[in-house]
Amino acid sequence: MTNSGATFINIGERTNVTGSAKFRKLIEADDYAAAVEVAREQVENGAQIIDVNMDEGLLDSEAAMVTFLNLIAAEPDIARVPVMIDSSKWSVIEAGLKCVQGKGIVNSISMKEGEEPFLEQARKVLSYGAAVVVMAFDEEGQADTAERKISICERAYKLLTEEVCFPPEDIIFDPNIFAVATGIEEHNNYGVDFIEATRAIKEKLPYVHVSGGVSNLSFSFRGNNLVREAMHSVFLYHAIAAGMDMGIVNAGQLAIYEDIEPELRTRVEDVILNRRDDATDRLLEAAERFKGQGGKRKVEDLSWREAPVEERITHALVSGIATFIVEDTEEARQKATRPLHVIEGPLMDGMNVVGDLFGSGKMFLPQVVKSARVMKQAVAHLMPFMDKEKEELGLEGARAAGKILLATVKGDVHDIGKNIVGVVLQCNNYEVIDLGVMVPAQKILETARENGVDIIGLSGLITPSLDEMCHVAAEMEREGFDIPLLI
Ligand code: B12
Repeated sequence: MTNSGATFINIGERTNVTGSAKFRKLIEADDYAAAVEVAREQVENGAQIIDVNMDEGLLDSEAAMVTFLNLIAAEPDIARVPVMIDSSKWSVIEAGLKCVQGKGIVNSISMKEGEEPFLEQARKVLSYGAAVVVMAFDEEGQADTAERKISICERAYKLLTEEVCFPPEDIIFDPNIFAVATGIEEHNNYGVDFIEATRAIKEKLPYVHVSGGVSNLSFSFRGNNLVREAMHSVFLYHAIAAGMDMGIVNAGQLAIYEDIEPELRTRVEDVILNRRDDATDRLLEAAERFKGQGGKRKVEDLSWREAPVEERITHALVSGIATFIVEDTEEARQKATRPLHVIEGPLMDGMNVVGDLFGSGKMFLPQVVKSARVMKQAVAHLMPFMDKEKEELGLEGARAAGKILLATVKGDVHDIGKNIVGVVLQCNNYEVIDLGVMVPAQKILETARENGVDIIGLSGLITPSLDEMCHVAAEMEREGFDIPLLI
C-alpha cells in the first residue's frame, strides 16, 4: 500500500517538555497561557495532531497534563485537532485520558514488560475509546532490524485484535526511527529497516497506521539544521511512499525534497537507503561544507530574484516566502492587460506546482499552509486593482447582475479558489454573499432563502466534497429550490 504526501499527517512536537526547552520553561514557570499559544501556533502551521508530553522529573506531570488538556479543550482553534497523550508513565496517560476531549491517542504502549501489562493497558485505552501508538518493543528490547520490527508488530496486532478486540484502524505502530550516520556500522541500515518494516506492516496487518518520531533520524547532525532538514525530507519521501501515515515532526523544519541541493540530496539518500559503504563519510564531508547554511539559507540565497517574474512567483509560492510577493505581483500586474490575468496565469501556475509537489510527497502540509498564505497576500494586493477596473467599466453603483451565494462545503477548508471566483463575480457586477469554509448544507440553504439569491456556488477540492455537493443538490431539490447550482 502506498501513501502520498498530501495524506500524511503531521504530529506537532513542540508541546513536549522533553523535546522543547521553550515549552518546558513555560510549564515550569506555570505560564500556561503562553504554553497554550505554542499549541495554537503548531495547529496554525499545519499540525493535524498535537503531541503533549509532560514527562519532566521536577514536574507534577499528571497535574500538568490535566491542566494543559483542559485549557486547550476550551480553545476552538486548537481543540479541532486530536491530542496525542504522550508519556512513559501510565498514570499520566490515564490522567490525560480522563479529561481529553473527543477521540484521543495514547502514545504509547508496548510489550516491554510482557503480554499481561500490555493487554491490561490496551483494555483501558479501549474503554476510553482512544486510539493507541504501539512501539515495536518487546521483552528483549526495542526492535532494530526490519525482521524484529515486523514480528513484534505482528504479535502485538494478533494480541490486540484477538484478545482485546481492539479496532485495528485505531492501532498506530511506531517501528522506531533510529539515528543513522552515527559512525557505527550496525546503524547503517536503520533507515532501510524502518522503511521496509513500514511496507510489510501495511501489507500484512490490515487497517493499521504507521508513525514515527522523525527527528531521531538525524541525531548525529545536531547543530547542522540544513543537513537535518534534508535528512528528514528525504526519509519522509521514501517512508511515506512505503506507507508511513503520520510522524512527529517539527513542522517548521522540513526542506522541500526538490529544493535540496542535488549533491547533498544524493549523499543524504545514500545514507538513508544505505546505498554505499562510504555513505556516512561522504555525508560528513558534505555536511562540513553545508554547515551554517541552515534555517536562514532560503532567505539569504537570493539568486532566484534574478529569474523572470513568473518564475519568482512560483518560487515564492513553493518556498512560502512572503517577503517579495507584493512587489512581484505588482510587476506581473503591470505586464498583464488585466489584474485577473495575474491570478489566472502566474499565480495559478505556481499553485499547480505546489499541488504537484504536495501530491507526490515532495512537499508537506505545513509548507502548503505557507504557500496558501503567500497566495492570499498576492490576491489581496490585486483586489483594489480589480475594484478599480470595475469602477472604470462603469459597473460600480450599477444594478447588480445577480446575487450569488458562495460557500466551501462542510468538511473542506480550501478557499483560495472560491475567493477568486468571488472576486471575479464581483468584478462582473454580481453581489456576492460568501459564507466561508466548512459550511453545512442547511446553513447554505437557509441563507440562500433569507437573501433570495439567484445562484448558489459551491467550492471544495477534496474528494469527499463531491458527495457533500450532491447532498446540497439533493437538499435543494427536496426543499423545492429552482435556482441554478454552480460547482
Ligand atoms: C493550498 C492547498 C491546501 C491549503 C488550503 C488553504 C486554503 N485556505 O485554501 C491547506 C494546506 C490548508 C490544504 C489542506 C488540505 N489539503 Co490541500 N491543497 C492545496 C493545493 C496545493 C492548492 C489549492 C489552491 O488553492 N489552488 C489555487 C486555486 C486558485 O485553484 P482552485 O482551488 O482549483 O480554484 C479554481 C477552480 O477550481 C475554480 N473554483 C474553485 N471554487 C469554485 C467555486 C465555484 C462556484 C466555481 C464556479 C469555480 C470554482 O475556480 C478557481 C479559480 O480558477 C491543492 C493542489 C491543487 N493543485 O489544487 C491541494 C489539494 C486540493 N489538497 C489536498 C489534500 C488531500 C488536502 C488535505 C486533506 C491534506 C491533509 N492531509 O490534511 C487537507 C484538507 C483539509 C480539509 N478538510 O479540507 C489534495 C486533494 C486530493 C483529493 N482528491 O481529495 C490536493 C489536490 C493535493 C494533492 N495533489 O493531493 N490544502
